[in-house]
Amino acid sequence: MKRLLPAVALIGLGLVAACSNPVPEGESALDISGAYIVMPAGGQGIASGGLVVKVRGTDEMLTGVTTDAADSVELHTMAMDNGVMRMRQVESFPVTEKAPLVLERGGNHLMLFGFDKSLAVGDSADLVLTFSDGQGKEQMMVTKAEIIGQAD
Ligand SMILES: [Cu+2]
Repeated sequence: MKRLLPAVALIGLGLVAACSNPVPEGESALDISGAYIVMPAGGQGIASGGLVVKVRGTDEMLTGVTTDAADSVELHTMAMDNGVMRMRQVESFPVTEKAPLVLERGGNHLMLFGFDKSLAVGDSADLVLTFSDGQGKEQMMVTKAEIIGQAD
């Protein structure tokens, strides 16, 4: 029985490490999920997209996105202005432990210009996201976005 104890203890530590390994001081761990691009209507070259970014550790900002699937990608807000929904381009979106970044249709979103017309619903495209911690440290993350239909 005594011999088993160290092994059990090690397994216990391993599980804890996998779930919530601490992020070193001054660093961050980013997690990106649920990325999608909405297929443009009627063969137009402008598509919108969404994703969720979570961070553990220091605050981050999403400062840029690129993809092979489009010529350029902008970060857009969507807000009511005198009763009309308006989109506006912004330089960055913040993401903190307390406030994950949610980009989605009808809210803050990605806007892709010059969308690759050879792509179809069901395909996927890589999005390359650039994050800055505001202190000069940048990191890039790649996530796969599913291309979905207008009604999906
Ligand atoms: Cu937009």
